[in-house]
Amino acid sequence: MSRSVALRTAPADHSQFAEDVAYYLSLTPRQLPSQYLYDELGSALFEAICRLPWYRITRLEQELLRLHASDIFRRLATLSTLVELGSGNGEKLATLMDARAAGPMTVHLVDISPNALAAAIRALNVYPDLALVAHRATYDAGLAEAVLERRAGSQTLVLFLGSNIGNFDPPGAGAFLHGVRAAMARGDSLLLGADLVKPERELLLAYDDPLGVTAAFNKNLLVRANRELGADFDVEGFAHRAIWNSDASRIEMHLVSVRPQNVRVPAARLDIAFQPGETIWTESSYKYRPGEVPTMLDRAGFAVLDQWDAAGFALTLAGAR
Ligand code: AVI
Repeated sequence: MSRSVALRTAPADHSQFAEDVAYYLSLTPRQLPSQYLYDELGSALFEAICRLPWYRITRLEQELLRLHASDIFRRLATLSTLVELGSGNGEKLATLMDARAAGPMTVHLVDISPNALAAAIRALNVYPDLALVAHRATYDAGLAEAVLERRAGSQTLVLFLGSNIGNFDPPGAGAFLHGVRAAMARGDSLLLGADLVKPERELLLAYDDPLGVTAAFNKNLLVRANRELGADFDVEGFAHRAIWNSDASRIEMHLVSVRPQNVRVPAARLDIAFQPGETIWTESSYKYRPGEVPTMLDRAGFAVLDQWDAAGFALTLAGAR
């Protein structure tokens, strides 16, 4: 089945990447923002990660969505608009849609990856009563565009799933949730998926899998910098490392220089001498205790309506106060 889908798209911005690389690679410890993991290859590698037996976030969340989708729709009887921030391939939305009574609904898909948006549109095209709007945009820009199109009296559900919240540090997560709340109207709701603290061995296997897919996902950041910024990273000169930082309650991904080496990044005007063992910190994935999620939501102006958790993952439905 094919139909028209409204597409709102922002142009790719290499100069922002160059600016961020110049800033973050000069920090101590050196860093690269995790948002740049998701170019075309990075998004495909992330999809592969979601299918690994050791990375259970996606499957646990799908199961919770399948089990509780009808409870969610029962609570939101006048729902007319859905906005998914970071929609990925649309699988999660499709699981929700399967439990919905038929009727017109507008679905806004927000993702930075054009391939992810295309996959989500394919997954949702089978529901003829949905009006699809795809926003190739960051979370905040996409949400701002989506709410501009809301009709008076309509009720909106914002989805922020997959534990994407865990990729913000705690102040960043708080600021992000405040921003989401500010864009919503009273009576709108948020469905938040968050990964929970679990045994260290399990967490490390999820972020340093025996097939090396997560290592490839991490190292692809260097491949991207070489392609887009003219950098000369020797990809084999860096090793993937995942660490559980229990004090901060987060998994950290790093790229560790395996030898002394110099790297030039012309577009960012950088010439870096790496010592052996020196790392580039590329991602944090915060893990929560179940009670921390309602506290975080409450501070951002939401009232928790329900929470479901299973085997180390929590899905929380909250209303805008
Ligand atoms: C997208 N995000 C929630 C994933 C996570 O678990 O932090 C990204 C990821 N990084 C390594 N594996 C998966």
